[in-house]
Amino acid sequence: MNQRNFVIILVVIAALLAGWMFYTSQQAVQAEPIESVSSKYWRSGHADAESEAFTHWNEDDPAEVPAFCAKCHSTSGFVDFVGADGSEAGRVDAPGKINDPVSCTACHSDAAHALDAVTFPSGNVISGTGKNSVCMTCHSGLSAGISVDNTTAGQDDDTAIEGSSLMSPHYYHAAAVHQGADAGVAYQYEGKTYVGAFKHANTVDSCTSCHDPHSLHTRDIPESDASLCSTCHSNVSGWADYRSVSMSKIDYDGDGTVEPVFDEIEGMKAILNEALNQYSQAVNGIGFGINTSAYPYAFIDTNMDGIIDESEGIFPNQYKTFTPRMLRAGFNYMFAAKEPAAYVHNADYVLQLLFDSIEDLSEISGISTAGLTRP
Ligand code: HEC
Ligand code: HEC
Ligand code: HEC
Ligand code: HEC
Ligand code: HEC
Ligand SMILES: [Ca+2]
Ligand SMILES: [Ca+2]
Ligand SMILES: [Ca+2]
Repeated sequence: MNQRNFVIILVVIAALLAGWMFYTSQQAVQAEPIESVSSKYWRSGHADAESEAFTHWNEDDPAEVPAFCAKCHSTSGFVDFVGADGSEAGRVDAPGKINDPVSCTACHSDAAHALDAVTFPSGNVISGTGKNSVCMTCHSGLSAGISVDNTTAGQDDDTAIEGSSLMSPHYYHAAAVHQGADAGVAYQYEGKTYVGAFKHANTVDSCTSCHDPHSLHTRDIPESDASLCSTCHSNVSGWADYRSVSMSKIDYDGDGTVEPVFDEIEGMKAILNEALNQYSQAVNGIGFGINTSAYPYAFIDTNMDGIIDESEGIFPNQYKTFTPRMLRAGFNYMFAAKEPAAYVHNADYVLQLLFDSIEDLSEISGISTAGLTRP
């Protein structure tokens, strides 16, 4: 065999080897056994039929999920929304079933697989969303900041609206946070500019690149002990470390220490809560505070100590004299607070919103943005 033929044979062998390696690696990705998919799924929040999200309407008469809520709170409603039941696509035509959590048939139908755009409660549409569309459809929020303007149209900024209550985008609106100004779900102040989708890094730039769609946890790296995050954030070895990631190294909340961005957001939220409290005392003569674990979240701070304790966080003590300025800032507080993963989905967006909310109240609250940093 001459040298030329030897080289050709080597090249052919190398090509076959590469092809075989590619083929087996593809098999490893695609051949995730169905038992493993389902066992991951059955342990996830989506499968939790006992959860408040899927039992909230059980005592209603009739016991069904109203069409307006059914898209996200029942598989039957989602199937109706995508049109996989033969009904019109893009709208829910019938009430949903109770105890009907997010199951395989919600995300797996021809209609669900074909989804490639998401409409947010702001009216903004984002297209090219591919297999993330299902996630983004349910995690987009229920109402947008523009609805605050509709509710307060024609009212004076600093006059209380009797009987008003806190407005909020709803819960786990991860896509609304992740897409930032592109989704436009928060209360965005006039004359300010806001960041769009958080691009993060190539391998972690979409819902399904970070989340396993069945376990909902962050993805495992096949045949590796490394976590998805540790390739870039060396201090992260698992769930407990996510909130300690610090990249921007900026003291956003102006407390004198550069903390992980999770804590900087917590600091900004505390300042906004206090700004609302001071503003309320100045305008309405009563204290204000938010306690996100007690419904309906906004209460009168009777002893004005800046904390809503157990005796204050009760339904009859609900705060009902919001001014338009308070409704805007309150909306943004809830936008940040009811999405606990906002720090990883789009930290800059929520920091901008919290900063602008503090600024909008500052003239009356006396709490200025001096020392704070807007990303
Ligand atoms: C765009 C999707 C969407 C729509 C529409 C929607 N929700 Fe939700 N809702 C969610 C998500 C996501 C959660 C999960 C948050 C959690 O478990 O804390 C949730 C949670 C809830 C919870 C449980 C809160 C808790 O503290 O556990 C209640 C109650 C609720 N929604 C009521 C409603 C009602 C009433 C409607 C209709 C007026 C509605 N939702 C419409 C997405 C939606
Ligand atoms: C919340 C939506 C959702 C639910 C619920 C869901 N899936 Fe999936 N599934 C997806 C998405 C999205 C992908 C595509 C993942 C990818 O390609 O990165 C997928 C992929 C798959 C695959 C291809 C293999 C893989 O892991 O990529 C199989 C098989 C599958 N799903 C089966 C199921 C079964 C069975 C159930 C119910 C036990 C289920 N799925 C529930 C969203 C869902
Ligand atoms: C049909 C609506 C719907 C779809 C589609 C959907 N979700 Fe959810 N998701 C929910 C609801 C409702 C909850 C709250 C479940 C609960 O309280 O048990 C939730 C909870 C979650 C949680 C929190 C889990 C926990 O245990 O706290 C994550 C993470 C999540 N979803 C990610 C995703 C991803 C990623 C996708 C796309 C692959 C997706 N969701 C698609 C409605 C949906
Ligand atoms: C960079 C990776 C990454 C991307 C991209 C990402 N997530 Fe997450 N997500 C996380 C991590 C990490 C957590 C848990 C954070 C914690 O508990 O501190 C989380 C938590 C969540 C939760 C539960 C808590 C909450 O605040 O809502 C939901 C729901 C969710 N993600 C949905 C989504 C959806 C929908 C998308 C796409 C729009 C998305 N995620 C994109 C990493 C990611
Ligand atoms: C491929 C590399 C890469 C991976 C993988 C990655 N990140 Fe990041 N992460 C970055 C880079 C780069 C930034 C800075 C991005 C910017 O500010 O534009 C960042 C920023 C962040 C921030 C914001 C920090 C700050 O101070 O503003 C958080 C939080 C974060 N990542 C968490 C995570 C988590 C949790 C995971 C795993 C689920 C993860 N990242 C996976 C590269 C990565
Ligand atoms: Ca329909
Ligand atoms: Ca700080
Ligand atoms: Ca108090």
